[in-house]
Amino acid sequence: FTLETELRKAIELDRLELYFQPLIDMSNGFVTGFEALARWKDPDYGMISPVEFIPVAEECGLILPLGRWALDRACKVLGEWDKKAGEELPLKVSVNVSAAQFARDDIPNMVSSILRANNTKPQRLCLELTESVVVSDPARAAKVMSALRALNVSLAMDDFGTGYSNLAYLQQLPIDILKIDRSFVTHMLKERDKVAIVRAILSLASALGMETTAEGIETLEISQTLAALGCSFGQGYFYSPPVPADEAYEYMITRM
Ligand code: G
Ligand code: G
Ligand code: NA
Ligand code: MN
Repeated sequence: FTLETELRKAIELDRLELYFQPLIDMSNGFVTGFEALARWKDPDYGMISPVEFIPVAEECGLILPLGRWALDRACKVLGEWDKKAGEELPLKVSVNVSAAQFARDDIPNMVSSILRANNTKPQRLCLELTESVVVSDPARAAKVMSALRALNVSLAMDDFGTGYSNLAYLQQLPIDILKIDRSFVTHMLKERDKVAIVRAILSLASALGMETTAEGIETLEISQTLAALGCSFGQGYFYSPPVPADEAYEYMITRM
């Protein structure tokens, strides 16, 4: 048994599942979208966490088919939800893009062909990138991000504050949303330093004309504090954990 062999099989046999975690508009409490998160339920080994299999997928190249699958599946689910609702829902789906995917020069083509194949409007897709894609080659990152942005998809910087963002570059990058890493959010009311960091990120985003998503909101108090501080969107167990597409649909229709 190697994780690589089993993961290859799981992708080929379509055994991965995409879960969805709601993104909440902090100004009114409504659902504005979902982050799509891969899940692997192996018939023999049970639930395997993406924390384990995403790094393996990145090392052995499987992240490319996995990433394509996630994007395609996310678009298909959006289409299924629209059909169920009988209208085009005002929702965005956010899909994680790993550094290895971003390193491919054909990423804008890949994204646009999946959107076209699913008849998905690019305005309904957000791509979540990590700071590492900027650090390794900032000039290339700026070019690729502009090419993606030109498709009319939006871009979010994931786990913001944990990498080594070059602030001088940040203002030149076509980023729509900073996602404040949950390590600053979850316990922010117990630690002054964390509130200070969250405030600093909110004010940086505002100065750069970017929106913000706070990850890892687990309590009402924190959701209220972040709303009062002007954070645009919220995500976390307080609202909902990542859930299968059907559950996500049920959650959403009562909250928009
Ligand atoms: O869902 P969970 O919090 O367990 O996810 C753990 C990690 O796996 C997160 O960092 C998340 O971004 C990553 N992850 C989950 N699904 C995907 C995916 O489809 N693509 C990539 N690149 N990362 C993912
Ligand atoms: O790295 P990324 O931000 O993409 O990872 C998202 C991860 O965070 C997912 O694995 C998801 O299950 C997890 N997550 C989502 N909401 C919460 C939360 O409120 N608290 C904690 N501890 N983890 C969360
Ligand atoms: Na993410
Ligand atoms: Mn994150």
